[in-house]
Amino acid sequence: MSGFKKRPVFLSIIVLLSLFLASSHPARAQTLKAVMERGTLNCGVGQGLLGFSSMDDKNVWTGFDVDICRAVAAAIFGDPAKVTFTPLDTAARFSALQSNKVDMLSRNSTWTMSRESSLGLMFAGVAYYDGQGFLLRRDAGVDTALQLGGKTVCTQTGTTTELNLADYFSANDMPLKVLALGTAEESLKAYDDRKCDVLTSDVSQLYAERLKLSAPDSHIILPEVISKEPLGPAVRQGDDQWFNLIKWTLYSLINAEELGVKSATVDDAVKSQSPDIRRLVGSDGEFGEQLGLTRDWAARAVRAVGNYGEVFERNVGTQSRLSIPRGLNALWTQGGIQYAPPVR
Ligand SMILES: N[C@@H](CCC(=O)N[C@@H](CS)C(=O)NCC(=O)O)C(=O)O
Repeated sequence: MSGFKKRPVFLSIIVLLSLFLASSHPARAQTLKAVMERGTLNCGVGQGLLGFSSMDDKNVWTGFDVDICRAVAAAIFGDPAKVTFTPLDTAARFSALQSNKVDMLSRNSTWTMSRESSLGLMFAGVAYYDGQGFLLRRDAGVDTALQLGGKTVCTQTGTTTELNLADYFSANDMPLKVLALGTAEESLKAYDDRKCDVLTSDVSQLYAERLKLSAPDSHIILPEVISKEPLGPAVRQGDDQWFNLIKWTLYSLINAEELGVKSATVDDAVKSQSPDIRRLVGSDGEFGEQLGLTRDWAARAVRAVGNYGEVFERNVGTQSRLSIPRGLNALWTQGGIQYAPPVR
């Protein structure tokens, strides 16, 4: 009789335990499976930042951040077009990832500690080393940020930009007037309408936004870079397979540049004698299979978007209207700090 009575209690403990285990790892190894079943990658991007994520005249998403999404789609499906882009503003970007609205975020978002420790996210690497700067009218006669005391500065709510701005002005004992707005478009409009004297943002964004002004040459970017803004793709915590896939797709583009493998030469690279190249493009080893993909995953990504240098130059570098120098984003072998661990 007593054994009969205990059994339901025992069973409900088992049920509760399995529910607890399931709920504490809701996203484990589920994202790749869901993406494959859906047949398209859901990628969160910016809302119209030239060179990084914007729609071209044929309504096709283009840009540096967009190409990271396309590289992942190519690695998974062999087709860079299998991406559904969700433009997200600063306020919506992280909750869209947390609530599974997107599988990954590739949207000028800075890797910071609290975004990992309190938002349940993980940054898969640094796609672009950036820093915060200031843009203002050339005829304002200001040539260093230390002359900005008392100026009204336009920024955006919910960004690292807003926080760094306050830190920088207080550290330098300068009075600050802030006009914080909800979107990049509103900030630029307020600056254009002279509601603020200065626009502050990641320097890459200042290059992009300046091109939207009627006389871009009448605006200068000051030399000071006041913060570290390592920008990169982010995923939800709890799915290590998916985290690895995003991280190694980014690293495959960087390694491809270091090894001289380009979009146009990737088919020759498959026949290369170099062990490093052979592992990268899948001629040796089972690296793709270990990610849950096929062995040519990196070759597919590079064939689709090019290596890291090609992605940079085409979208934001010398071949683009932004013309941003490689700077910190040059490879470590070329005086920069872009460095990918080896495929091994
Ligand atoms: N990197 C900073 C700022 C990123 C950000 O959201 N910047 C604003 C200011 S320009 C923005 O809306 N960017 C345009 C976009 O992504 O469409 C952060 O992660 O907080």
